[in-house]
Amino acid sequence: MGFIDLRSDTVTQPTDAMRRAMAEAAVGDDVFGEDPTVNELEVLAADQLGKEAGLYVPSGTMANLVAVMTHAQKGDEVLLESESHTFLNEAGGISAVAGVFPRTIAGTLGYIAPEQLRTAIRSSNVHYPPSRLLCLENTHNRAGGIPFGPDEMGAIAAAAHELGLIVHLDGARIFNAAVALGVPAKAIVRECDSVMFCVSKGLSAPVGSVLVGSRAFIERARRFRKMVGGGMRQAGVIAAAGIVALKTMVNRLAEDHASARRLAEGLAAVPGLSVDVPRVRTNMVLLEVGDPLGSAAEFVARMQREGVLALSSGPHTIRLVTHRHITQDDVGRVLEAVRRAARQTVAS
Ligand code: TLP
Repeated sequence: MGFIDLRSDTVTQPTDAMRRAMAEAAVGDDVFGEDPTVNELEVLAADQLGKEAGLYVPSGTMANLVAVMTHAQKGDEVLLESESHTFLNEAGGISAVAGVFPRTIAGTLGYIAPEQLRTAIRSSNVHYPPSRLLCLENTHNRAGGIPFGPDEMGAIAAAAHELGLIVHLDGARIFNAAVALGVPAKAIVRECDSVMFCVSKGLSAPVGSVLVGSRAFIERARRFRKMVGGGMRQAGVIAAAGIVALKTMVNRLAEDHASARRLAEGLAAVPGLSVDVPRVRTNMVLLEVGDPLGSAAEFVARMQREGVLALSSGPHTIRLVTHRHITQDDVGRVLEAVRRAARQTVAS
């Protein structure tokens, strides 16, 4: 039997409907704006998020980079949560490529309170870089997939706007937030000037993210996408799966959230491990490994020997992500495998 793969929801394979749509997709040269399937995905994405226009890009990383390049100029200050994916996990692209100055604010479970932003922002002064942009993340990955609702998002975005900042949202998993909170994604992102989300994660499409915002923003972003090599020509072949993802795969995310909760409850009962169960709101579980069980990396290796793949996300923290290929039976198997791994560690 193969591994049960909880490393990420990015491992989800395209559905049969996606593969059919990809095979039959009408395509054209998207750099000329002539790929009807890409155009359809961009319109659909913009509509679902309540924005004027969309831009299909190869990855979430590129979507965030293009957003920063479009909103900010070299030397501008960009504010980010200190555990955000853009700050930690995108190869420093916003500095190396966009040339902006990142400034981090440590949020609470990934949320920057409006007051923190007001305190962090500096006056206009020749000594300081001009503060231009606030990047938010929802769901917040390193906080464990925490979703933020319309009120929280509205409050921080309003504070940012009052301070003269533009607001970009890394909404890689915004539909997980929407499903978990039972509100339309467009209500959550209403106050954001731009948003990116990934069709390649829990929504199961093989490739791609969509950046959405005003028509003028997307027109300018199109040039930056070209600059960083993201003009993909007949990309309708892959965008077709994104359309199926948006039309048919959003509500299913609730199953991943239920599996994550079950997993969390089971893992919390394993001696030596702990999980903050109420914090498990979407498809991620952060498992804390107590000292007697060694480091997270060591325990990940033990889990792998028992047939379960996961990633360590800190010295004592393991991240488990549920997705479409994790069945109810798999949750039970993971719990048994982790119990075995824990028992063997204690015995050795
Ligand atoms: N995240 C991946 C890894 O890079 C850690 C994952 O498995 O979670 N924003 C957020 C919040 C993300 O979680 C990710 C991917 C991205 C952006 C980047 O998306 P891609 O991988 O398409 O560049």
